[in-house]
Order: sequence, then structure tokens, then C-alpha cells
Amino acid sequence: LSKTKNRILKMLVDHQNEYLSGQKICDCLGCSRTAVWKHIKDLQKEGFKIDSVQKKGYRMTAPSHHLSEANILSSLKTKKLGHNLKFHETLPSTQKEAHHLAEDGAADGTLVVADEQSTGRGRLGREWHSPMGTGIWMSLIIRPDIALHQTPQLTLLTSVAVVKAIHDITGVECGIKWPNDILYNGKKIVGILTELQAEASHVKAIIIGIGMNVNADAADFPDELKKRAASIKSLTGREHDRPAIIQAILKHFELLYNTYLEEGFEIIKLLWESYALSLGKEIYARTVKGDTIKGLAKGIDDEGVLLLETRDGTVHHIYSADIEI
Ligand code: BT5
Repeated sequence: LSKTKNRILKMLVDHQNEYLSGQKICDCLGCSRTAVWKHIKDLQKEGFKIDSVQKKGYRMTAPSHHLSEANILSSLKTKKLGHNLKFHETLPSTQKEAHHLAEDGAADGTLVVADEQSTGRGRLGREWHSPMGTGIWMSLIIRPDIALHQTPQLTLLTSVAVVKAIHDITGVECGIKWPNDILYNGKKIVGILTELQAEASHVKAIIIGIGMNVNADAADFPDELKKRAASIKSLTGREHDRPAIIQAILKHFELLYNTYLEEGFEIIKLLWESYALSLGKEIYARTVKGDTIKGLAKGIDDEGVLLLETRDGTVHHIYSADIEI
């Protein structure tokens, strides 16, 4: 994406609903009026609603919920995360794409975003429904210097960042179901998939996939998901600005992640617990092996592992499972 186009977009967003003259834009950016005009045409083609009125100039009329590279980059508030952005209208899976990029040495903080996934995936090879234009389907590549067993902590850190971002932008207060679901009234709004590339005991890259139902209507979900899934729009009755939510997730993630790298997991753990839905409750944990353990969710340990106490007083350490509350 051209830097100039991105800067024009930023100027228009910063002066939403005011006219900016072509001359003013040229003076600020040091380019010709023809160049400005061409970039504006491109932005209009990408779906931005920009008026152009003779003698007044250009004006952005409505916040765009449209997802594009320019839209995501225009108000990014992070130092590092997301600046190396790979945006695609459609991909089989952002997670798969991020794995390839990470193997090829993609920088720490690289973000892959798609407006649609044809074969989005969840844990254990499950499908993740990701229709065009309705959600956030993205994968973040990070390269922390941590031990393998610490990686579940990053799923929990991500959940906190996502819950905070949803609240900031939409006002909705979701809760977290260990390990990777963000729910509202028992319905899944967001799923998180954390995967690694490692060599011996050393983490080479962690790929964090986030799938969020933002502007989907009930009709957009297949029947088997209608009872279990919901979008933010279905909760608030209005459309939400996906680029703003992505920017907020990255901002919160970066803050929490820096705290985590400098001070460890303790603060993240406390924050996570404040949003957790299942702690102190009787739950069922279905493990990957297919066993179901019923017990009291006592909390998480310092590594992010769930502690489940069965009737006989044994505390089981649950590394991976599906939970029913
Ligand atoms: C997850 O798996 O919740 C992790 C989902 C991660 C998706 C992101 S999107 C960007 C990136 N690229 C990818 O290809 N994946 C990641 P799990 O806990 O296994 O839950 C999967 C289950 O959630 C499915 O079996 C369905 O029951 C349900 N499900 C599928 N699509 C859904 C949706 N859009 N909303 C809510 N629930 C859904």
C-alpha cells in the first residue's frame, strides 16, 4: 500500500465530516493534486465513503466498517504489532498463512488478516465458520523468548486483550471460558487458537489466531451454530467498526505483552481471573483423550493450567480440554 494513500486516509479520518481542500492535503504530504485525486479514487473504490465537492475539497462522510489494509493501518496505536500487515480479501485460513510466513522468517508482530476464510479452523481440526465481511479473522505472529510450557499463558493474555478491546469499542462486557472462548450469555463470540513453532525446548514463533463474530446476522450462522454462537451486532443491534476493534486488540495486547515479558504472568493471571466465567463452579472437562472429569474449577496455576478438584479432593491439572459449565 502506498504510504501517501495511507496518510491521506488518516487525514480524512482525523477530520471526519469536515472538508479538506486538495491543496491542503498536497501541502501537508508534499505531493501533487493529481496524485491526491488518484489516491482518493482508489480509496473510494475500496469502499470508503468520500465526498468530493468543487472548491471545498474532500470529506469522509461515514466511518467505514469496511475492512482493508488502509483502514486497519490508518489509526494503529501500537509501536510494533500489526505494522507488518498482510491483508487478504479471502484466504483458506489466516492461521495457515501465518505458519508459512513464520517459517519464512516473518518479523515479530506480523499480522495476517482476511475478510473471509474458506477453511478457517479451530482446535483439533474443527472448523471455524468465517463468512465474508462479517467478522475478524486474524493471526498474529510473535517471537517471545519463553519456554514451551509457558505458551498457554499467551492464550489467556490474548483473551484479556480481546475482552478489553470489545468493551472499549462496543461497550459489551464478555466473559472468558477457559481456555480459549469468549462468551456472552453462554454464546461464543470469539475463539482463540494458539499454536507454536518450536525447536527442542525453544519457541521459534507463536501464532495466535483470533476469530470474532462482529457484524454477522443470525442467518449467517449454520443451524448447528445458531444456539451456541452470537455476534456482537446481535447483542447491540448495530454494526461495529472492525478496523477499530482490531486496532484496540493490538493496543491492549501490546501493553499486556510488554508487562508479561518484563514482569511475568502474575498481573495477567489476576486480570484473567477477573473475567473468568467458570472459576469456583462445578464444571465438566472433556479432555483430548475423551475422558470427562467433573469437578470444582479452583483456578489456574502460574502457567495457565486449569486446576480441577474432584470430589475425592484430588486436584487435576488440565492442560487442554473442552469445558462445560
Ligand atoms: C476455537 O476452536 O475456538 C479457535 C477458533 C480460532 C479461529 C481463528 S480465525 C483466524 C484464525 N485462522 C483460522 O483458521 N483459525 C483462527 P475450538 O475451541 O476448537 O472451537 C471450534 C468450535 O466452535 C467448532 O467446532 C464449532 O462448534 C464452533 N464454531 C465454529 N465457528 C464458529 C463461529 N464463527 N462462532 C462461534 N463458534 C464457532
